Amino acid sequence: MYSFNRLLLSNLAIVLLLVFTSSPTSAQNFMTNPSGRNTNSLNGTWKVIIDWYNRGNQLKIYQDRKAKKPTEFVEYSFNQPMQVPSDWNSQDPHLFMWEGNVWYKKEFTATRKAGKRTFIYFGAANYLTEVYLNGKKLGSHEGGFTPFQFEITDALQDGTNKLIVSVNSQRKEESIPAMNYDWWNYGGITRDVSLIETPANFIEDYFIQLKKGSQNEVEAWVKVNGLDKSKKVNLSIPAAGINKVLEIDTSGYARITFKADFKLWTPETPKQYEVTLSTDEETVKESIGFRSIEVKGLDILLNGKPVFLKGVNFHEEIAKEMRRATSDADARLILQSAKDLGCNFIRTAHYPQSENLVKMAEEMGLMIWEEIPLWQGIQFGNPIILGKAEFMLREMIRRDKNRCSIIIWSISNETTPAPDRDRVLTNMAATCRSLDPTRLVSSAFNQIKMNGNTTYVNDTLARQLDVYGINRYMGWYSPWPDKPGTMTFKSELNKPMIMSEFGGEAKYGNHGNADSAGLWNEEYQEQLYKDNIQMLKNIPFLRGITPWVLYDFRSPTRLNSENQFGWNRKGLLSDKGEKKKAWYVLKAFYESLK
Ligand code: GCB
Repeated sequence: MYSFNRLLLSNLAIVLLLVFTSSPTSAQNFMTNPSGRNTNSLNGTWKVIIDWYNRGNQLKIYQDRKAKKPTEFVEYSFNQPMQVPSDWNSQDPHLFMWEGNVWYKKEFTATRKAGKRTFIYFGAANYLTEVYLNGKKLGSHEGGFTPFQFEITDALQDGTNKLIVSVNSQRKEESIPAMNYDWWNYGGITRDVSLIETPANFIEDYFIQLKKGSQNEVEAWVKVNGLDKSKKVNLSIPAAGINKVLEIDTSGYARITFKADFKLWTPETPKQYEVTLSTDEETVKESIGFRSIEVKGLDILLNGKPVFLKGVNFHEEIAKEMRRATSDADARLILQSAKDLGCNFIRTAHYPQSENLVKMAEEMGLMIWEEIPLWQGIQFGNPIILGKAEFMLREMIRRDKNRCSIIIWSISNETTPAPDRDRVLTNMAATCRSLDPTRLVSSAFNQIKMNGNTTYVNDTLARQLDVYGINRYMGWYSPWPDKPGTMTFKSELNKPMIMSEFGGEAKYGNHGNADSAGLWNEEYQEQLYKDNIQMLKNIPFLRGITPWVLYDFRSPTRLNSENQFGWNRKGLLSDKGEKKKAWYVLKAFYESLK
């Protein structure tokens, strides 16, 4: 009996493992380039119910029942207005610190059209989302920073439709990111929501970039969703004289390789071409740039020439209003600050930021390191983690693979070397390359050995990467063992390194000594930048830097009531955008590299 039970239990464990290690989401593959489609925005004022004690499912809020007679009571109703896209924390003072469940409702009218399909597309909602249309569940999605969609062709009604969405922002041990992270956990439907209408057979996805290592050969594929495989796809790039007809195979894919004489994309001249894909049923257009990116020895080559990445990190936040950045104007504000600093590169820390921001960065001539929110404290030993992490990686790549500005996919930030970690991240690096062989794969490490003045860079995982990042807070978390100019870096990796984070905190307007007695003041931060730049200049394999961080940002983990009070003050700009002294030090350094 005992062993039978044990057998049953272990079988049950395997079944559960399989259930949970399979896709962590029921959303369907989302289509590429939603804004190039026939869309109807559902942005604007929605109504919400704050589900303080998580009773929504039990109450069946998704049914949005109305009392039919005065004696019948219904214990919920949608009343409170809430803007979409936005976080809820900044919209209601009661929700400032709220991590939990909120139910959203939006009504819209529709007319079903023969031969057309309709999808509902969410740019992102943080963190766990369940979607219901007219009382029926469409599915769910896990992850706060990537898109998801559901086909609603059959669920759509003529006339009024009722969309109900529950979003849960509670942090969990087995989530990505996990329990403890250094940024504000903005909850809600934080990016655009739209209805997208397509023909029965539609261009779902495509990848149009230069082949790895080539500066004139495009290797492209197009995926058509639908049953009619007799369709042909036209691919044209008029400004490059390209006009091709692609045959679709039985799995819906069409592939082509062709040569073209492109003016290549660079940060100085961020040239893009209008690419048109069409079938006899639809046309999808997108501006796409072409460039090559490779690593050769210790160098990063952009279009065959060595490049130094003059970068900066930032969160997707409008600090002065303590809210998620959501609009194009928000993206422009942040990106323009990076340009003003003299950057040619950004690290969109620590998660995929909005698709609009990424597109705008490409137009503005900024190369990008984009990463998934796999940030410290991840349960690598937990079998569900690899599935979730790979899912997020797939979604990030699926969304942004046609952005030539993205030169680096990063699979993690600050992980502790251990067999489980190495197994998970090695698998992820392989997945990353199989999804997109054209870009560089990276990761940022902080577990670094130092012996006196010498720093040894040797994280085992770095061998699996094309380029690696080091987060090193000299003069802040790590005291200088000696004068900055005496520091040396050694590595047997023979790969380019990026100093993916360094910095220190200063409250704008705090002045004092540059020595440690004056910690938290602008002069200390200014000196820290000078010292770090002196150290960086001596690292023979350094090929880029992204200091931490562009703007001061909100973080509940920052508890120093005098200087932080819920803010991480490592910004080169204050929350209001005022330039701290260190800003000028970095700007001068970037100018000197021209
Ligand atoms: C780090 C993290 C970043 C933090 C930063 C800090 O190493 O990658 O997310 O915000 O340090 O300020 O401590």
